[in-house]
Amino acid sequence: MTRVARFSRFHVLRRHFSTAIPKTVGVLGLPFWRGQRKNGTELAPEELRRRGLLDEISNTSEPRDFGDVDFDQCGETDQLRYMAESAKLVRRSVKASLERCAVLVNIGGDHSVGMGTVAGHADFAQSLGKDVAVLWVDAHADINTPSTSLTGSWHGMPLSFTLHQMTKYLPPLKEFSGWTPTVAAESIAFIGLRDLDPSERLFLDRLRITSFSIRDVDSLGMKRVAEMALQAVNSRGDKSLHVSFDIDALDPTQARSTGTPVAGGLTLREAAVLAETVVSTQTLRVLDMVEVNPRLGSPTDVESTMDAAKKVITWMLGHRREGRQPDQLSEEIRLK
Ligand SMILES: [Mn+2]
Repeated sequence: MTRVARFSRFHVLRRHFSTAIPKTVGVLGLPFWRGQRKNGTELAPEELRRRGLLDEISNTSEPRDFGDVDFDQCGETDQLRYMAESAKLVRRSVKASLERCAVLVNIGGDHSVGMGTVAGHADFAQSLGKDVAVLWVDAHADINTPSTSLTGSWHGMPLSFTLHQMTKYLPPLKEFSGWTPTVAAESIAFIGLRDLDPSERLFLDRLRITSFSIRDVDSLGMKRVAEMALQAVNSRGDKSLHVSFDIDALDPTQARSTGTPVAGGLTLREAAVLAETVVSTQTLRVLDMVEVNPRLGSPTDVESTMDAAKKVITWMLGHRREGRQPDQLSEEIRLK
């Protein structure tokens, strides 16, 4: 067999059985808004489905819709109890969903659901003897505690309930009894930060958390930032990767329909580079897409924000901007 023949056979195999493409992609809706004041984020899962999210996923993968988590079962109760109950519910739902797919996409919901999604992922990974590594892509650091938060909004606090090293800064809360943090500060990296409370900056520095602010993206470029972040949290590539993508990481010109937009954010193309770098590691197990709020902005804003969310999701699942040959060729092309 000649060299050329061997090469082309390998090439065909790669095209048909590329392992970079996840087989089954589960989609779990988290229609949740009580982590902040502007309701509307609870509408995002249905709105993204209505606008063809599953169809778009089917271009690269086999989508499986797991429906929505039913937050009504958390009852009409005070905010603290509601947050604790809903976080535990998300945690159980994500863990169970991971049994049924190769990659899980959680559609929020505000970012307070991140408490439960990362914890559920970590619980599942632990059953396989694996740790979780997290990329938190966001304009904000979301690491306030109920005592340091200036707004009292829970979407700014999920990481204080996620990181082991934050436990000592949390006030005792009986509602969260039995809740365990799940990720080491060494296993998380931020990308896109540009609006931090002083106490959040303090926690990031004290815990020596890897963080790439938008300033780092400007000076290093996204390709390098993405590689450095992945290297920092998962140097051997043996951890189960969780990407928690807050749509407000993107610039408001491309994603206006979100509750706390901050000017000067990531471009869609930078998000694509990040996604392509993640895909190249073949480690992605869970993706959160959060803070999309179809109640905010004009119809055009909603359209572009939804479109941006769908693009980030499909890029993370292996959609190639440079295109892809068809899986099957028609006779007249194949025989030429
Ligand atoms: Mn966030």
